[in-house]
Parts: sequence; structure tokens; C-alpha cells
Amino acid sequence: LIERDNAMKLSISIVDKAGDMAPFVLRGDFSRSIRLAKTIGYDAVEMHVTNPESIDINEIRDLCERESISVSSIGTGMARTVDGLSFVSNDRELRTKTAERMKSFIKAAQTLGSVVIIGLIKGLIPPGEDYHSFESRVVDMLNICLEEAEKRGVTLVLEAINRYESNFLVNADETLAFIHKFKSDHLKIHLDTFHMNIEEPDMAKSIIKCKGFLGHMHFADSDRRYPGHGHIRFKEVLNALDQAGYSGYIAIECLAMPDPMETAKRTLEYLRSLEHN
Ligand code: LER
Ligand code: MN
Repeated sequence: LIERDNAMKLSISIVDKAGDMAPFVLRGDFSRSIRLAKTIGYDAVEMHVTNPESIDINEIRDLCERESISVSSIGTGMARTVDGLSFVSNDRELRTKTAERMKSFIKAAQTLGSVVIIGLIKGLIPPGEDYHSFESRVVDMLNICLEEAEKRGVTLVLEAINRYESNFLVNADETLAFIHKFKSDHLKIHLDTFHMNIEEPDMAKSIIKCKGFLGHMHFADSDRRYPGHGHIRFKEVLNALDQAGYSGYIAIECLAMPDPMETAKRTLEYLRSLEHN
């Protein structure tokens, strides 16, 4: 077994309740999923939460300490899917609610020592409208989030999401250029291999381009099933992450097919086998 300083740190996505086609692996009670993730061999969990006010974050932190497992990241997309929150909504009141929700995600992340993902919660620009007339909303919302993140020492990670699910910040170039405008150490880019397979001409090159600014990684295969099921060349992705000096978590965000346990186990087995050869 070759031990490397930069051994990959694997996190598994957990959610309390989501539809069958949502790309999250362990489902149900958070405490149970955290214990299960540890038993299977994961280093961390990525919690997908609708509203952190409705869960006992201190209890989660204590459990994770007892189990020696981390919370790598908090996913915020459920706040859009379930509660309709969005950075770009035409409804000012809804944008205010979104800012408040983001602040409570950031507070929870401070307690848990995790990054906060900004993915689907960006929202969608309405059909027929152009991004530039909405950019100021995204910038204003991010500035509010960054002020809170800086105060709490939390990193925000902005996810590039493919064109079929999002209509701005869809690829690495666009997202990297956008985060550079803020010149903040608390804002990083977040890449997801499923989206990259659709948007990036060369996944390895795109990862290396993000050197120094990559804050989080999602792994799913080309068919959004567990790594090893589709045609993404994960060995090349791992090598590119090494070259980019990435030392953060790799969170598994994929469909729970054939079922959560098999998905979690097969992923771990496959990725560990790549690491050691
Ligand atoms: C969120 O991380 C993401 O990748 C979206 O496609 C949500 O499904
Ligand atoms: Mn993702």
C-alpha cells in the first residue's frame, strides 16, 4: 500500500428526504447516515439541508466528533427545490429570505467546520431574459454571503452546473472569471464531474486551470451513477486534482442506484483501487 501525503478524502452525500432521482446517496435520519458513512469507511459526509434552523447542528457536531468523521460541506440546493429560494428571483421578498437562509447555512458551516455550496440555489434567469441584467442580483447576494462568511471564517464554493440545470455559471471558465471579480479568499470554485463531462472540452485541463481556487469537488459518473459505472476517466481526474494541488474533499453526489448501500460501497472500492495503482 502506497501512503501518500495527499491521500484522497472521501465524503458521501446525505439527505433526510429527497426524490428518487435526486443525486444523493444516504437517505433518512442524519445521525443514522453519519454512523453508516463512518462504518462504510468514508472520511466525511456532505449534508444536503433545506433549512438548518430545523435541525440540531450542535448535536450533529457532537456526533461527528464522537464518530471521528467530518462534515465536508453543506449543500443548499434543497432550499430552492423545496422552498423555492433563489439568488435571482424577481420577488424581492424571496431574495431577502434567500439571504437570511444563506446566513443560517454559513452559521451552521462555522459550527461544523464545512464549506457552503452555492449550486442550484443560484436560481434560473427567466426565459428570454439575459444574464447581464441579472448579474447585479447575483453579485449583491454573494456580497451579503461573503460578509457573513468572512465574519465566521467559512468558505463558500460556487458550483459550475451544466446548461440543462442552470443558465449561468455553467462551466469552469465562466465560474472562475466570476469568482475572480470578488478577490476574496472565502470564495472558491466548485467542480462536479457530472457537469464537467457535459461542459468541459478537457476535464483534466479545466481542473488544472482552477489551481489555487478550487474549493470543492463532486464526483458522479457520466450517467450520474456511482464512479466506475459510466465512462468518466477518474484516474485522469485524480491526477489532475493532484496537479492542481487540491487537498479538499471529494464528495460523492450521485444517484442512489441500485440502492444507497451498494452505491456508497462500490464508489469507495472503485476510487480506492484507482488511488493505489
Ligand atoms: C448540485 O451539487 C448539483 O450538482 C446539481 O446538479 C443538483 O442536482
Ligand atoms: Mn454537484
